[in-house]
This record gives sequence, structure tokens and C-alpha cells, in this order.
Amino acid sequence: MRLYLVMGSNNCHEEDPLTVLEGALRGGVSLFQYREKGTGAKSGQEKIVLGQALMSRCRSFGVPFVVNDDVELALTLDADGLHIGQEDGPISIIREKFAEKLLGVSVHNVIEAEEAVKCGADYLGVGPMYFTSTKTDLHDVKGPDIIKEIRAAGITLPIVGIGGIDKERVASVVEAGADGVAVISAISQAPCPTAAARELLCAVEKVLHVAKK
Ligand code: TZP
Ligand code: IFP
Ligand code: MG
Repeated sequence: MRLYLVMGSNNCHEEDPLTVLEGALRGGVSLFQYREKGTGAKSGQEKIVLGQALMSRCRSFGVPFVVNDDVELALTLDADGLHIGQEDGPISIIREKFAEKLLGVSVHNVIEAEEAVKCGADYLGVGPMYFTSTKTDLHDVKGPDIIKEIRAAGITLPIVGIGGIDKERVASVVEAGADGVAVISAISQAPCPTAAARELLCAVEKVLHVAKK
């Protein structure tokens, strides 16, 4: 959960998504989510074909491949997991469909976090940590303090913070109690995704190693 890359074709402007993903994997991304959403997003067969290609890159690095929202696509691709939001249907029903797979849930407060835990989520995506223009239907920015609140409520499930995170902001998110960070633009818009991933991962590990002492 240390460095989670979330990405779809419209997040990549300069390079194609496969090149970006490959670079990011080389830089140390530990989990990948295929989030094909928004303007110009692929659908149908095209969405499947790109998903297969991205998944095979992940497999060659031993990194789990998670699908955002799309239950059918996750089953079709035989992905390693699925990430859902609060609006994607009852978590417990989806949990049953993906009994053997990784299930992540987006949460925005302690109540949603407790519900996701009760329904058997494997990890929580908490955000937005900071303002971001990457997502259009953005919730209120809560800041890293919401992670502290979720930890204070006794939730021990793996957590990643998401939303507007860059290398300068990693420490605040991990210090608040996250196991790692999830990013879109900090890697997909970087001039060098490999270097960007390396720096983000380094920032995460720096806090985790300090915390252990
Ligand atoms: N969910 C909450 S914020 C966000 C998502 C998918 C977008 C994160 O993108 P970025 O570019 O890392 O701010
Ligand atoms: N969190 C995450 C994750 N992914 C999303 N798509 C989202 C919130 C809205 F990074 F997986 F935790
Ligand atoms: Mg969703």
C-alpha cells in the first residue's frame, strides 16, 4: 500500500498510458488502479483491451492490478481487485462477488470507514486530502486529520490518502496514520514517471522508518 498509482488514458497527456505505467512500476509503484473515467475515457472493447495491456505490465512487475468501479470489467479481466466508491452499490454484495480478491473502498468520514470495515473491505482510500482538479465530482477537502480520526476510532485496516498529494505532502498524510499514498497526477503528469515514483516512495518510507524507531 506504500505507493498506489491510479490512472486512466485521459490522465496521460505526453506519453501513452502503457509507457507511463511501465516507468512508474520501474520507480517502485506497489499497487495500480485502472480508473478509466471522464472526458475521452474509453469504453466497451477498447476499455477492455487497454485494461489487459496495463494488467500484463503490472503482472510482469508482480504488482496487483485493481479496477475502479467497474465490477463487470474486473471479472472480465480477472483483475486482482476492485476499488469502489460510496455510490457503487452495497459493499457487502460486492464483497461476496469478489470473495478472493482485493476490495478497496473510498471513504470520507469515520462512519463510512466503520461501515466499509464491517462489510469486509481490504483497504480504505481516504480523501480528498488536498484540493485537486483531477477529479471533477470532488468531495470536501478534509485534510490528513480525517485519517487521524479514523485511526482514533480504532480502525487498523490499511489506509491510503488520496487527492492533491505530491512529494512535499506525503509526510503529512503518512504521519496522520496512512500506510501509503495514492496519486494520479504526481506520477502521470510528471516529466519522468520513474523519478516521480521513486521520490514519492522515498518520502513514504522516510516517515515509516522514522516512526518505527
Ligand atoms: N479520489 C479522490 S481525489 C482523486 C480521486 C480519484 C483524484 C486524485 O488525483 P491527484 O491528481 O493525485 O490529485
Ligand atoms: N481512493 C482510491 C484509492 N481510489 C479512488 N479511485 C478513490 C479514492 C476515489 F487510492 F484506491 F484508495
Ligand atoms: Mg466510484
